[in-house]
Amino acid sequence: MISRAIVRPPAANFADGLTTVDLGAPNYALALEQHQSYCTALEACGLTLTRLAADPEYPDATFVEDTAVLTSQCAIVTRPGAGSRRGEVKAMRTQLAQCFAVIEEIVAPGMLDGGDVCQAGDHFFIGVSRRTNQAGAAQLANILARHGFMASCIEIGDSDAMLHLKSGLTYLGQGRLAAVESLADRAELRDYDVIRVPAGSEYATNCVALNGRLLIAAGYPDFERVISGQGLDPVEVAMTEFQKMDGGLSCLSLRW
Ligand code: CIR
Repeated sequence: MISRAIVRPPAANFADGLTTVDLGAPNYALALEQHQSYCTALEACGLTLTRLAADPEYPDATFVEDTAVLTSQCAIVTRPGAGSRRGEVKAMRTQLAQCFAVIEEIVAPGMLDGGDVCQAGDHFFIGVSRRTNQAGAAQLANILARHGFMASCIEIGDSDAMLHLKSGLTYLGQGRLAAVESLADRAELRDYDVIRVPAGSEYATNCVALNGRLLIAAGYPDFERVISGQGLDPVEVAMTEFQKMDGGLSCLSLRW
């Protein structure tokens, strides 16, 4: 069971954050409303939330997932790949120290965003991307090995199509992965049942399986159709304002 999550609402300067998409500026009032609905959905899945205060010093700080990787054995504070986001980890480390007995960290020259880390049971897929370099991935793999987990890297390269590994890959539990077409046939995934995400629904790939339910972005009926029959109860969350800033469902929380 996943029982807890950390979230942080967007700050008023949320629109000053990083983005690669051309969907227009987010509406702040609507973003706050969508964030609240996201929190309500997490609570409906049985989670107790720690709500951090919005932090205008870091306009991307609502995307808390990138600042840490959480396991049953330890929390690993990351070193985010974007310079403008690196300072976000300080407050997160303080927060995590209240919840985890063991805190590890990624150090220079390593860079790693939590969005590049996809946990599939005891195995972690680590995306090597624009935000996560080989050094960061190797450090994480070593830390995970010390704590009894396995890891493998998946190169996704420097692409606007997939900011992070989890933009295109989600673990659904019981050996099942949802993957975009460009990842679905990768050798690294051969031991899993891969559910291919239909063209046009790529954004929806970033969903969150939680205690038998599945948080999915609203507005992707083709994805819902493909995923139906997997025995996961879908909970739709409107994500339009976060999508404008390159954010998906998983990045709005750290869950354990
Ligand atoms: C960024 O570019 O860092 C943010 N605007 C979006 C981060 C999304 N994070 C994630 O998918 N894990």
